Amino acid sequence: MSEPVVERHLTPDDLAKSLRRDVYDGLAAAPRTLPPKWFYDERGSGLFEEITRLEEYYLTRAEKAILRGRAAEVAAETGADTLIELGAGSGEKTRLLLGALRSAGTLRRYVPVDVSGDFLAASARRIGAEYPGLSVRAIVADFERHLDVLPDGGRRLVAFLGSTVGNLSPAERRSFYGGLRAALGPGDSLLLGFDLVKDPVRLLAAYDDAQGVTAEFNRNVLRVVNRELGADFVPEAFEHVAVWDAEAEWMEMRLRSATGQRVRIPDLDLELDFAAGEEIRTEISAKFRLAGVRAELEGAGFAVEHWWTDPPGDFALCVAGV
Ligand code: AVJ
Repeated sequence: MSEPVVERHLTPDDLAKSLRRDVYDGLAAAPRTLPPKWFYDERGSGLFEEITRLEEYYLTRAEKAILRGRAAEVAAETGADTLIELGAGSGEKTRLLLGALRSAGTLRRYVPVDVSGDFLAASARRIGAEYPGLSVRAIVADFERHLDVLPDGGRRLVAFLGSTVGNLSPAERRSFYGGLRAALGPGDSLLLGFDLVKDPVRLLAAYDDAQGVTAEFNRNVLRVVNRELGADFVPEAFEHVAVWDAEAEWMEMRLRSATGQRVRIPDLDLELDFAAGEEIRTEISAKFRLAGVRAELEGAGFAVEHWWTDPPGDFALCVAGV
């Protein structure tokens, strides 16, 4: 078996710098925010895995169900020889797509893209061992900034699954779709997974589960800031809050200071005073309608060719061509 190539466009030092900037810009400002990308250290990734198995969190199960039923169609429609997975991680979904492309006889190359190099190297090695003859090129990069580094040649299928696109603001989505379109050409396609607008009661349950796993996942970002920047957040002094914004059609997660408290972040020379009840927004998770997704993709120069939902209509996958 040939060793997978790991191509780095992001060093641990780059990541440390962008964390400092994000924390400084987000917490020194009003209203306070932290971007969701910092949830996912080892503990946070483990908590997210746990979330995906919760009864209330239907997203992952729904997306897998669609993929199980439709991966062969995705393979036939796209004729892809290269699978590029943005934010690679979900072993089972990757295998469904690789399996379908291999059965279709077109599969040659797998390109997982993620900010975490260690994680990527390990999963690239596993996939390489399972698919003899598959060329695996792992790319350590931030898909919001480095879309120009995607390898070219062949028919490429870019998979962006899990409704991760929901973490982007509308402006960030526009720039992401535009950047991706610019990186792709004729014969290439995008496979996008997105969560659909539904009864807010179900959304609130999905983002505020009975066991409190999502609450721990949310507070974990404070542990990351403590560890990486020497801060003294007391995670238990912040309450997990999930809110449905009916106008923007997105879920928000927030951390609400239970009392008045001062937090020090020595590495940023910051002292923050939180009033009782003051909140930090830690995530938006947009919920979509097909018409909106179609309009945004078309605005960027993509054409939606197919889309599917799970039987209850909770989640959708679409294939868009350029
Ligand atoms: C991985 C970004 C799709 O927004 O549903 C899970 C993260 N946040 N529970 C989502 C998450 C709260 C998840 N994404």
